[in-house]
Amino acid sequence: LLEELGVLFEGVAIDPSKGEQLQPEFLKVSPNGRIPALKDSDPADGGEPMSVFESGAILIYLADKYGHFLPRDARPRTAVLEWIMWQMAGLGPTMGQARHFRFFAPAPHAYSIQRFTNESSRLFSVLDARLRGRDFICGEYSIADMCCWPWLLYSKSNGQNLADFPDLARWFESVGERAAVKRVARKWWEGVAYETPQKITKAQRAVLFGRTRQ
Ligand SMILES: N[C@@H](CCC(=O)N[C@@H](CS)C(=O)NCC(=O)O)C(=O)O
Repeated sequence: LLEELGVLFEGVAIDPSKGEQLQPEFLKVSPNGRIPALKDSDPADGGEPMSVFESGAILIYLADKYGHFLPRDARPRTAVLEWIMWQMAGLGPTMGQARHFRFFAPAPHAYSIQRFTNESSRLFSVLDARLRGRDFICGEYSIADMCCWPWLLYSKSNGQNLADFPDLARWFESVGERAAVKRVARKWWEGVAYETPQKITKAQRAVLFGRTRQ
């Protein structure tokens, strides 16, 4: 979104496998200990710097601040918010779990892989149907497209064949051609193994998946 807006920003790399998301300084910004998080040193009200966590909240905050990619009128705005919530509660967590059980489970567990793969495929078909006859999820290109698109990078390794979802595939290709999307992909994601993640060490496993209430 920041690339699309052409806003000057500083990206701070946080390596979750080293536990950098658990540093007290970061937890002040993102109390859930997860990325992404935003610190705005120039909020619209002219007040103190403000921080935002949760990617959906960050997108809504910035789209409202700069007046792009999220309509103000109730009907089109609600449509965008519906698909943002759909991603945050459905597509993102489901694909995350599918990936977890497929690549990071200490012992293979067929039912978990099947459950999250099937549910991911169902969600793909929902978005595919939504995109039939549409260029974007909600009329104009919006933050709904922005938050759903990156998950499609994982489709192949997560067991989905984009050829089974023709309208989703068309949309994925065309959004991927946007200059800002290409710039971001080059800047941040090049070299990331979308297909099969690297094996993690015992220490990384403990940081990423071993945390409990204690
Ligand atoms: N609902 C959150 C999910 C954030 C999330 O799970 N982030 C992952 C990386 S993509 C993370 O920080 N993982 C580190 C960890 O689990 O410790 C959002 O959309 O911002």
